[in-house]
Amino acid sequence: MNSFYVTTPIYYVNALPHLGHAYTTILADCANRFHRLLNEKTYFLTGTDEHGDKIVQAAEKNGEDPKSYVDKISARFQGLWPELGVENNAFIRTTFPSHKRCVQRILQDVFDKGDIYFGEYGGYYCYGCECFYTEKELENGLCPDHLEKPTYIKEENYFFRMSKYQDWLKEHILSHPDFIQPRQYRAEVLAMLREPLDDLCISRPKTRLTWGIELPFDQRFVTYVWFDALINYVSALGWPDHELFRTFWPNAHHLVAKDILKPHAVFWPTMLKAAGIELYKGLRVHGYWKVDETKMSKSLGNVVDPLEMRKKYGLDGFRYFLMREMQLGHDGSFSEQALVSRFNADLANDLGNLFNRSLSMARKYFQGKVPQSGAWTAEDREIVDRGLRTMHDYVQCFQDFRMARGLETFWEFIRGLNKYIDLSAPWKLRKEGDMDRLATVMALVLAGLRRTALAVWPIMPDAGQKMCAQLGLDFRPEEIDLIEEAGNWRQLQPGTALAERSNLFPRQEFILEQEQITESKSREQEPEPAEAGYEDFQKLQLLTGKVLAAEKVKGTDKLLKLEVDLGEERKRTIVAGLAKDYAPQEIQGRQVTVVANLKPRKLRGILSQGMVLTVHTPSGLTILSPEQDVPPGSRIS
Ligand code: ME8
Repeated sequence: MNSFYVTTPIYYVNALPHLGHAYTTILADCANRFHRLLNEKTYFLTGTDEHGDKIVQAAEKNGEDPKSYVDKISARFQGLWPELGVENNAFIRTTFPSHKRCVQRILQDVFDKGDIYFGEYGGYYCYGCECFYTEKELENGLCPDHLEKPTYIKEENYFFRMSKYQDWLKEHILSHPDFIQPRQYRAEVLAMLREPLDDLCISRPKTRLTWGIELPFDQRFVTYVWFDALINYVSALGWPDHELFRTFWPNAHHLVAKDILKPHAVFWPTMLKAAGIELYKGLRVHGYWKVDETKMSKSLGNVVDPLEMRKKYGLDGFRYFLMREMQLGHDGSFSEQALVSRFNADLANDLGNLFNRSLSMARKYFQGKVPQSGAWTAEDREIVDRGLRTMHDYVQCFQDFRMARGLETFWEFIRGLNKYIDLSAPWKLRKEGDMDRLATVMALVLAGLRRTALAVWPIMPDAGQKMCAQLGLDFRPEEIDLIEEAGNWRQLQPGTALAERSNLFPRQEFILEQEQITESKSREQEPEPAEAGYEDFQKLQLLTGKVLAAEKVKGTDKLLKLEVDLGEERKRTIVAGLAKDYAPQEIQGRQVTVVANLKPRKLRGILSQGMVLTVHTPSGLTILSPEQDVPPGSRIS
């Protein structure tokens, strides 16, 4: 049995958990649940980072001693996870005695090996980052992260010979393309390694900081918080000789946001190497959740509370939105309107309707039981093949932590099932008395629902469970193997009793805050004709695209058929009324802006899947395109 180990960063306890923390932890939970459905032995770790200056300052501000303060905030993190459907196997705190012992043992090993030395150092110290910067690294004399003036400190400290491992690390990253992904972060780390790597200052004198783990070889110092924190990933498994460590460490995957790329991609591997511990398998890096185009931060007051979102929109909808909306590696933009639109389109309409209509037909035509399928037609075979292919692609995406892409792919199958029902028209078959064909169609749709329930469970555990129950299935994750499902179309057992109705995802309304209600009321007093609400605008998916190919549509002098790249391997055929203003070769390779979620329609026999935006000028049409070169698929708002 393969093993899988996934970790989140251990979060600082100087602030309460917010959407950013919830995202990484839910992503880890989805990955972990997904690997359970691959029949793997899994282990999922999260926890809290409790030492260092930042924490002492937060405790002081609260008028508490560090220990009672960290106990309190750590409990808030620990208590949040079950509320968000997160099932972690362990929760590590850096104040655990077992963790302290482990850190001290590794420090001693590295010291004994000669990779930690004592020296004097002068540098610009940022209290926010808890680290030294060289003059070169500052931006206009300020810390690049906190934009505050650091303090110049000259003191004696211990240093880890990180520079010694620079070439080795570079070689490891180059020979293991999967070590750091997505690739832009791999490239960023390789770029860092092109510059000489400094040794890492790993101690803080007790005259300045006492809230930390004492160096085993010099009691006048405590350990630098990152040297302490990173070790949680192995201390939690009982390094060096616990069974958990032996089973799970070889398949360790760390999830982090881009803010802590360097400690994970540079400090940690070199520390492991120096300590003689095998490297982790993969680092997966995601972007930031932004609110109104700015990073969420307490000081800006735009922090989103995950519990409030759960209360408003339900656990499944909230988790689905987070996983569907953020493409791994890119920043995501959070808004409640976007959450509601996504919920209504994907969950209430596509998935909810599919379940509702299928169960209602089974009730009407087969007394709520799974019918016995007859032989498949070519159309049946096609949707079955699509179901198998989709599961295969979904598994690949989820294995790479690309949940958004995996869900997008799976939703194409869900929409395909809805279309299959429309085309097979069970109601007509019933009218015509073709019960054999009707049974085959229904059995096939129900089997499609079964694989849908399995695929959504990692993201929406409650809904997945409910779907299985509605299909009369006794759902046991350990009995499922999604890889096998990708090659084998399983039908439901004929005769199984189904639920009478589904009603999984009732449509959501966007819940306006008080200020917004007042604002919209005052707007109501002076109505403007045909005003579009913000929600109307939000319904449109506006993306940038790149024209890959263009040709004239035969039999008309107005239309061009375009093949447009919308990023993420999405290609669309769009028929646009541009032929009078642009020759095909003029438009090829151009950047365009596209309404990507328009209902497809047929123009001159060609299915057009979107609209290219143009500006109407006195001399004709001009394509609307971004000022600079941007990647295809960039969002426009
Ligand atoms: O850095 N968008 O802890 P931390 C997405 N203790 N993710 C976000 C986010 C945002 N706007 N804000 C925070 C630390 N995160 C160290 C880690 S690990 C050995 C030590 C998430 O509390 C994201 O996972 O500042 C990010 O990497 C992490 O919280 C930073 O958490």
